[in-house]
Amino acid sequence: MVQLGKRVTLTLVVGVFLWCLTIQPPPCRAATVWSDNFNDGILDGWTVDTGEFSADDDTMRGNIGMSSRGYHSSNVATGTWSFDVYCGYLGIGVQFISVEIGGPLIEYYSYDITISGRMEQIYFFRHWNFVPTRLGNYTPPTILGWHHFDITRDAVGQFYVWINGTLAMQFIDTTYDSSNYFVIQAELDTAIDNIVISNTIDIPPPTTPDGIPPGIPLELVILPMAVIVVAVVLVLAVYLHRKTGNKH
Ligand SMILES: [Ca+2]
Ligand SMILES: [Ca+2]
Repeated sequence: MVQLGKRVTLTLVVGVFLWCLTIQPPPCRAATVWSDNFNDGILDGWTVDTGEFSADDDTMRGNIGMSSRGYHSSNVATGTWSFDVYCGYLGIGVQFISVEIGGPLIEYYSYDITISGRMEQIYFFRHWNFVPTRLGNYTPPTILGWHHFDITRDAVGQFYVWINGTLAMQFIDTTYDSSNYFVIQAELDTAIDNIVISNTIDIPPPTTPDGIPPGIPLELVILPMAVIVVAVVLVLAVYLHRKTGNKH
């Protein structure tokens, strides 16, 4: 009985340990792939194919009265994208995952954050061959001015978008699993700054009140618990059976 008890206890401990491993991935360190704060006043690393940008004020700013497009090579499709955006009346689009660049000022194959003072909204679009699909939107208390964005996306396509520290959007999309460019489409009086892009999830996903991160399948929680309960009941049953047996 003692041997059996030890064996069952060991099995339970190993089982619970493995279960914890499956639901709690080890914390990831920030692994920055590229970043730009424009504090050198030069747009090195950027290609501008339409309009004009300036970095004179240590941001990347659309500085003429027309639409401008600039892009930077970026191969991150899962990880963390952080940046500050200055939104004027007409707005700015940030295609932070872009597989292919189409003609000037056309959103092609990309995930895109568009923020517009005129629309008073922040939109998350998936563009597919000129067709935009809105995956999320958010109305901030104030639209004009600077906003801080943190976007995470994991290997199963789960997006979380924090805007000024508030979780503003969350959804899963798996259309694109690779990226080639980070693209800015800016109107007059818009800017971007403090871009930091890493290939790790640097912001923990939100948790529900009972501490279980959303997105974990229920069976991952319920099944192991059921196994543990059944095992404990079995151990008790064997123990009680032996105890009762010994009395006869
Ligand atoms: Ca620079
Ligand atoms: Ca700056």
